[in-house]
Formats: sequence, C-alpha cells, structure tokens
Amino acid sequence: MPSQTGMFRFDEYPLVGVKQDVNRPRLALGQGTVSGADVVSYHPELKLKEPQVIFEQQPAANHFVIVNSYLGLPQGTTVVYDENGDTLSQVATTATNLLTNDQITYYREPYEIIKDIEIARYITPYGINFDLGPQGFAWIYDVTDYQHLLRDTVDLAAHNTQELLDLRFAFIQGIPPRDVQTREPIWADFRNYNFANLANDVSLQSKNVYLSDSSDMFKIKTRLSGHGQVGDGACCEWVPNDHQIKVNGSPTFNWNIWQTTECGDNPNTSQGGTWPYAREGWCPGDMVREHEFELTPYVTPGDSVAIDYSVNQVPTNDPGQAGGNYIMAFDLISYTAPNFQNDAAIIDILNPNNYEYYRKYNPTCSNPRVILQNTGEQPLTKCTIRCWITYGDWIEYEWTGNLGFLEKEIVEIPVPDISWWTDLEGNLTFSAQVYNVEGDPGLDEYSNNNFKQTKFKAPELIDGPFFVWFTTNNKASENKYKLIDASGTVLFERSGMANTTQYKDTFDLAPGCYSIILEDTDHDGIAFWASAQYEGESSGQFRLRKVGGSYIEFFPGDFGHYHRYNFSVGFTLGTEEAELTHEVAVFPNPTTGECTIEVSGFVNGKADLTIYDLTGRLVHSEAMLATSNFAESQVDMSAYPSGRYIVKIVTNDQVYTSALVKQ
Ligand SMILES: [Ca+2]
Ligand SMILES: [Ca+2]
Ligand SMILES: [Ca+2]
Ligand SMILES: [Ca+2]
Repeated sequence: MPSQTGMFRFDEYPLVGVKQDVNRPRLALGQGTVSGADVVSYHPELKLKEPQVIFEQQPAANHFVIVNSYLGLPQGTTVVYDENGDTLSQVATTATNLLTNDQITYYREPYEIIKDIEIARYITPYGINFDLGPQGFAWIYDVTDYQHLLRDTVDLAAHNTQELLDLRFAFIQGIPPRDVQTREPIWADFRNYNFANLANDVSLQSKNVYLSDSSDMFKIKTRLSGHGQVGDGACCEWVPNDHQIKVNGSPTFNWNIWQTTECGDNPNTSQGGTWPYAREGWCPGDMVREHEFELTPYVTPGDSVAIDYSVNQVPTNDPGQAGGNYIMAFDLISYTAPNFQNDAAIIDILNPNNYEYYRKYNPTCSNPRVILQNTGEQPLTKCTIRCWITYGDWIEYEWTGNLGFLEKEIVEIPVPDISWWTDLEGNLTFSAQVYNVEGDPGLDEYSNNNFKQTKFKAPELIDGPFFVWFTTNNKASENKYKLIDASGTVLFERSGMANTTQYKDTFDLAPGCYSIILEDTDHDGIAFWASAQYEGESSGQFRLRKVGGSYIEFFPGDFGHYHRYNFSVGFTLGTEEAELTHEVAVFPNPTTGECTIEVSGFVNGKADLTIYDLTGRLVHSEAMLATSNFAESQVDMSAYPSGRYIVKIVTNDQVYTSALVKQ
C-alpha cells in the first residue's frame, strides 16, 4: 500500500474523471450498509530532507579512485506543511561535519598532440545523380613543398565522409629546381576567418617572420577559398574580393582568386547542383588553386620580415557581407639556392593526353601543347622542343621567349603535315623533349626533366560533308560557335543568333584536324536545370549530322562554359588505320636497291610518296603514278645507307605508312 505522498501519480492512469487533490483520502473497506456523516480530518505533512552520499576521491595510477564515502544531511531545515502547503513548523538541521570540495591537481601520462597541416584542398562535387564513373577521377596535386612532413609515420585525413577516396603518392625521382628546407605557417595552420575581421585587421595582423640564415630562397604559398552566403552579394562564396600581402609595410603582392571561367570549364560537367557558376577561389568538384609569391627579392636570409595580409573593406552598401568567411592557409617555404644555372624542363602535356582532367580538349589531333618550365637560375630565352609519335619522325619547334626561374609557358607545337600523326608502332604514345637550351646542346645541366610522354586516343574521323544543326534556346545571345583548324585558326563562326531558332551550317573539309567549339558566355550551357529555375532559360540542342546520313555527335546540354568536339577529316591515326580497306605493298622488303611501292584502292588519281630515315630526315619524295584505284612508284634505294626507313603515301583521302628495310 503506498504510504507516502508522491508515490501515486494519478495523472498517469488512464481513468476518466480522476482528479488530483492536495488532500489525502481516508479509506475504509467493508461490506454492508454505510450510515452516518462523512468525517474529514487533516494530517500535517513532514517534509524530510533527503540525505546525500558524498564520495572522497584521490588520484592513483593516472586516474581517480574513491577512498571514502559519507552519508549525511546537508545543513538546512526540516519543515512540516499543512493541507494548504503552508509551513506549520520547522526544525533546523545543524552541521556536525564540514566537508570541502577541493581541487586536485594530477598528471596524466604524456599523449600525442595532433597538429593538422593542410597539404592540399579539394571541394567535393554536387553529387545528386552525378557519377565519376567506374574508374573514378584523379586530381593531381604537387605536394613537394610538404615533402619533409611526408616521412616516417604520418596520419593522413581527408575531412570528407561522403565519398570513397583513394589517395596515392607518386614520387618524382631526381633533383628538384631547388631543395625544400622548411615549411612553417605564417600565422596559423589553415583556419576559418571572418571577412569583417580580416578587412578591419582584427585577424591576420602584420607579423614578424624570422628567415633562416641557412636558406637562400623563400616563398609564400597561399590557399584561399571564400565561403558563406551572407549579405545581398552572398559573401564570401559569390563575391570577388581583392587580396593583398604587404612586405615590410609595402603592398607587394596583389591577387584575385575569383574563378571566372574555371568552374564552367570543369571536365566534370552536369553535376547535381549549381556547378558552373564563377566563385571566390573554388569550384565544385575541383582542386582549390594555390597562389604563390616569391619573397626572395624582398628579404635577406637571417633577417626578419613583417608580413601582413589585407583585403578590401566590407562594401558600405552591403554591410551584411561582414558575416562571410574565408578558409585560409599561408605557408612560408624556405629553399636552397637553385640547383642549376641552365635547365629547361617539359613538365606536362595538355594534348594529346588521355588524362581525364584534360578531357575537355582531348582526344584531338590539334597542335600538341606542352608546358615548358625554366628550372634554372638563368633566364631561358630559347630552346628546341622535339615531339614525335613514331620515333624518328619528329617535329622540331624553335621556341623563343623569356622565362625567369620557375616560370612556365604553354607552348603549342605546329604540325606542318597531318601525316606526322601516323602511328607506325600503333602504341598511341606522344613524346616531347626539350634540348638546345639557349641554342647550345651542351648547356642544359639536368636532362632527366627534359622528356615527357603521354598516352592518347585518336579523335573521331568524319568522312564527307556534314552539317551542324543548332536549335538555340531562349538565351541565344549567350552562345556562339566556331569551327577551327589544328592551329586554332577560325574557319567559321556563328554568333548573334536569334532565340529558339534552327541553324544549319554545312561543311566539306579538306583532310586535317578540326574542332567545333560551342561557347556560352553565362557558363550555363544550353540546357541547365538551375538556369531554367533562376532565369527561365529553355533547352537548346546542338548536333552534327552527315549530309544525307546519320548523326555524328550530340553535344551535351549542361556543358558549362564550352563544349569542344575534335575530329579528323580524311585520315585516321593510331590503331584505326588497320580498318582501312586499302592495301599498301612494298617489295622486295628488305631490298638492296630497286623497290616497288603500290597502293590498291580508291586514290582518285593522286598520291604522293615520301621516305624518311629514322632520324626523321626526308630522303626521297615523288608523285606516284596514279589512276583512280591504283598508284605505284619504283624507287632506287641503292644510294642510301642500310637501315630502317618509313614510307609515307598521302592521297586526297588518306595517309598510309609502311616500314622499308634497306640491306
Ligand atoms: Ca592584416
Ligand atoms: Ca633539363
Ligand atoms: Ca544563362
Ligand atoms: Ca546558356
């Protein structure tokens, strides 16, 4: 039987009409007839103070143990209440023991302090219905400046719980342009800063940095990305701001991180979000760019230097932007002096290249583009770049310019003859090599960085006349398209088109390499769900179709800034050559002197023969005797040295190659 107040909770019982009252019921149970009046009596309530358990603890073996416990009433009063809850009487509880809750100082075992250092930053793509494909997609970062941290045992973390991430390190063998000695943060390791605090110099104030007297060169490496969407301008994701570094109080480095076209140029198009729009220092599904500033000319090793970062003020007409933020890293990297006086390097090949990051302009047989870097202390003003697909049949390009230490340039190599693309070995490999630095073949001090190689795919072949069929959307003023040749010369361009209109342009091109580029000045393609939502942009279509035949290519609608379709006309390269129905015969082969070379198949009355040695030197050329379906030549090889030769036949429609051995 419940005996104390509070043991019943009437409101928990699902009984209709139950009423909770301050009075206690007095119950009598019996049987029979009840007579007489109701008797009401009141009982005062004694509210006892609850006793408490108190534990006494002491540190032992790097943790706390309970060494004593007490049960007691805290000092205070015990109260008796009447039926209305008013105090009837109270009795004081007097303290007999005084316990003090004291602080105990103790020491744990030493533990590791984890210091996060950012070596690269990446922004994940919008993932809704977006797929990177079964092989994934590779982004490549140069982390050479952090190499001394990537030794022994290192914890690596990528703060992303959305995708599987496969992180690999590739080591570049050889001697770098200069040795990395130290890396240290100028203010702190990467951190989030409020825009207003940066603008008002509350954060990132001028700081004295001490420069090692055993280093010769210094660089500031920065990684900035703007985040938040506050104020009318939605700062700092959507606002371009001006960034500046002062060296010893003088504004020395000014830069912008606004990515005007980069987002719309992302090879990972059609992400499930607003991927192509320009942003402050980042693009969805891409690496955050690093901006680097050479400090060496402004400082002396062993001295200190005052470094200050500043950014433009929060605009007075949009004060809400103050709440935006930046994630920032500023690293000071210290180096030795350059390892070489004269050194040129080919550090990358943009095309032809199978690397998926370059797929917006590959596969292609447009003029190859390589990145040349001066990796020596002396200026680089000229060199020779040699490229080949079939070894020996190379193009040599005399580059001139003026590159300082570590400066780079994209160099386009003109291909004088499309037959150069012929892949005799069938392994679809492009090679580029730099030599003859400053016109002196012996001057380059380090040849290991002179050579670069890529694998590539052949572009598609279009045979015969075709037409471009463009159905514009209702924002046609954003679009233009052009046809260019292998060297980028514009052969045809169409702009100023009307909305929701069909355009058909027919082309019948001479043998060569071409591209059709459709551009969008708003970076939102011709069919993009977000533009449909925000600006009511409708969907257009862009197709290539053979005259009197089937479709060749459908351009994607959600392509961002541009879509480029590369193709060859009148010749194929690479392995596709095996599919030709023509036959080339060279006999006898090997030969000691006279040799017959024939082509069977449609040559349309014209075929030119050239023979090269393996150094790429032209040794013989002549027009072949040609009918509509046959061409032949008799060549006397007796005057030429023994060895392998490359025979090349160019007709109106095709290029053929074959090997010839002179004994
Ligand atoms: Ca500052
Ligand atoms: Ca070199
Ligand atoms: Ca638009
Ligand atoms: Ca558009």
